[in-house]
Amino acid sequence: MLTPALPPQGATVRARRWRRLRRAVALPLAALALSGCTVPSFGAHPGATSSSKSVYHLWQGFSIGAAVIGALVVALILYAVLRYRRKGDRIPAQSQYHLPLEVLYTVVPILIVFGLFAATLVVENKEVSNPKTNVVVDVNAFQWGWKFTYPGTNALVYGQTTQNPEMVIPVNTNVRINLSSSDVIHGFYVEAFNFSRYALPGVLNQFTIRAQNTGTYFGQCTQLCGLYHSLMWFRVKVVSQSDYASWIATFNNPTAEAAAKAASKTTSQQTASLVPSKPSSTKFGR
Ligand SMILES: [Cu+2]
Repeated sequence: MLTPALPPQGATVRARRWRRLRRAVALPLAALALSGCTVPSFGAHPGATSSSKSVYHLWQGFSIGAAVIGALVVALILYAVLRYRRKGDRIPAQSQYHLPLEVLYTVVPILIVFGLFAATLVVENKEVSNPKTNVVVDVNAFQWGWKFTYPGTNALVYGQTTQNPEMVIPVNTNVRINLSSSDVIHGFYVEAFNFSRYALPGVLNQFTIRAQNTGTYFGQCTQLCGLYHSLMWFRVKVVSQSDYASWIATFNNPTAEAAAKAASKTTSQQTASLVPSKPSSTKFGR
């Protein structure tokens, strides 16, 4: 009688090990891919202002540090699990009260925490510093829109929900923002600036931004503030310094101002027809 040929035992063991190894590698890779982990940004925006670039680098440093320490911990756990898995009643060598080792694993984390704290402090100080500047924008949030006024000029932009008002600022210039709210708490957030601040009724929040490239950046309210919170959008348009000066000048020229208003109204009507905007009885201003 013929019996089916069996593969040599060594080959079966090797195939099983190989399968296990593939699974062990594939699982963490799948977890990384499925969680949408992006490298090297780790999900953050590279930043369009000087301080947002620092925030981005800080975030990268934290993420890389966490990944290295996470990998070390996982490797040590796996090593202990595999190397000392039960074989009979053998107990691995016990090494508690190893003073140099205990000092090492106490001192090293403390140094790491100090390092992270110092790096955060440097970046945060940069973020909250308010260097002198003569470009100032008063940003006022209301249910559900934004008003941008430029003290000392006639420039004024406002819009609600999908009207998507646009704050125009010059490139490579410190721009002081005076942020306030007319009614409830709102959040001023621009993804490309890695920056968010509350707009609080009765409180003036001040900060300075310095955009490094021209372009238009999307912003939105980040604090649930009522019915059309989700539509409380705005844009930040960064233009050259000469374009900024001529944009400001259009508000001193009544004809140009009227033309600009008419143009923006047409756009507003087009977009506003898609999504409801608040009735026109809204009171603007503080
Ligand atoms: Cu809001």
